Amino acid sequence: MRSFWTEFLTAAASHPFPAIPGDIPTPYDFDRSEELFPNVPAAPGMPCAGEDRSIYRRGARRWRKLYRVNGHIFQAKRFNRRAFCAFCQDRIWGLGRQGFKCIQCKLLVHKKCHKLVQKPCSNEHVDPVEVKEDANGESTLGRASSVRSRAEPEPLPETPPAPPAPVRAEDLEPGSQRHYSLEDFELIRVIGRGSYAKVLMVELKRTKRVYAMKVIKKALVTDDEDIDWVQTEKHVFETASNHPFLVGLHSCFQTPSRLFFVIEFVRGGDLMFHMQRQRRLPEEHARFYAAEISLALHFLHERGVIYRDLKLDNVLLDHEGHIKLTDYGMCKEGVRPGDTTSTFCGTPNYIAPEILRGEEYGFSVDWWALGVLTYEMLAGRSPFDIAQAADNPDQNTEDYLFQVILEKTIRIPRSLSVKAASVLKGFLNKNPVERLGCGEGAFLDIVNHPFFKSIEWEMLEQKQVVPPFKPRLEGERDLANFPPEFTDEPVHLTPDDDSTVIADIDQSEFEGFEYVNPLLMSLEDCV
Ligand code: ISQ
Repeated sequence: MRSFWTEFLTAAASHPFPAIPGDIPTPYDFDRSEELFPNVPAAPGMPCAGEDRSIYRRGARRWRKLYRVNGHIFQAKRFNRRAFCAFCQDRIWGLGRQGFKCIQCKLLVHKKCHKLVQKPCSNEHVDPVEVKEDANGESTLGRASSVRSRAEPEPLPETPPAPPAPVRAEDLEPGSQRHYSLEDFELIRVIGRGSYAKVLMVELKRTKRVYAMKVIKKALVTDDEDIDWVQTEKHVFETASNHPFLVGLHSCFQTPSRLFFVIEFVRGGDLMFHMQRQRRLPEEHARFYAAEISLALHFLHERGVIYRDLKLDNVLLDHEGHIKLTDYGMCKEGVRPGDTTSTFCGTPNYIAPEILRGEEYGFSVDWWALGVLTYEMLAGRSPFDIAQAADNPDQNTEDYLFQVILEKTIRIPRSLSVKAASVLKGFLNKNPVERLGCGEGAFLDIVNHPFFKSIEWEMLEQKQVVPPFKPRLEGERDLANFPPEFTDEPVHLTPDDDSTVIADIDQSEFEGFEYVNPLLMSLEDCV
């Protein structure tokens, strides 16, 4: 029987990648000052003089769409309770984001009525909100609002429904669907933290197995778009649990104040951690990681998922040194070939030009981000680092970064091979139509690119290729590959005794969050 890869590579032979003319440099802009920082660090892992570490580990963001009518700036919202349209006076009800709310004067209207609102905004802001007109005469917020900033919560009913009582694994009949609760786990250490979530290393008491646990405060996700984000993360986790280069989900459960994702624990730390210690990677190493990441992205794309948050922090290394992508909160699901979307989101340094231009986009944005990440691995710096930016406040802004991404010719360090320069140039093409991985040949063009010539794709996907670097680990629970800024943090979760915070949470939004991965459950039964 011919395997997927035999089919794939046979097809590839009839679709050759345009050859690079030998080792002759392509007419491309080479960077002559390729040093990362002016000095070398005092010791491995120490910052260089002038190195501003605050630029690292920036979180991903999703900017919101705003619609401007008569001075109002409307945002789509989900209304759970007694909300009435200021235009037609009817109740705003139904599923999803049924209505719009003006972020300035708080006026509520149906979506269908928002363009008809005659009454001007009573509270038009003195601070101009940066709004771009879109093709429909509606407006799209550029970058003015903060990430997932939430509007005020709607008034609550007197007694919010309590979340379903958690069932302890031991209390159930063998073979029945068991849900987990916080008591089933021992919290060991903090291993990561983002603006929305904290990640802990935990032990499932019954089996003594170690997992990562992502903890999200419900109070931070009561806004409609955030709830979509949590649901997307859960769906993508379910898809991802079958791929060697994507972290899988063990289970989900909740308490009145928090949501918990129990995730497979990946011990080798992330690529950001390793890059901060290694400056830049040998081409062979970068090729291996870029190839495994390509397979993970391709797997998601084939299942209609745009990942949208590829960055060094989201690439974990397992104990052998294979990669695993994590964090699916920015994913877009349900995308068929040729489909596009338009949400302005991502982590600033990795956002593709088509997103910045406000264009509709598809899977192309992930191949752009892979270009940025591969550049970072090979060059030890971002392609958009601006020399002297730290000294010039005007050049230290997100707007300036976006301008650079859109306009600046990317300079490739002279030390890189012609093939490496070519693959970077391919992924970092500002035109998504011409970008590597996005043309007629799609993923095949990546597989056949000369930079990846030595990659045995079929073997790679089966984890049969020995990784170039094995993370140093002394035991299953060694946390030496996680930043001390996290692991030194106290691990406890504040108890759910602040009833005012909990009373403000609409628990019905989180109904059905509980989940147990059937595959992992049956494995546990074998313990
Ligand atoms: C799994 N293992 C280690 C670290 C992690 C960080 C985030 C999500 C999952 C993880």
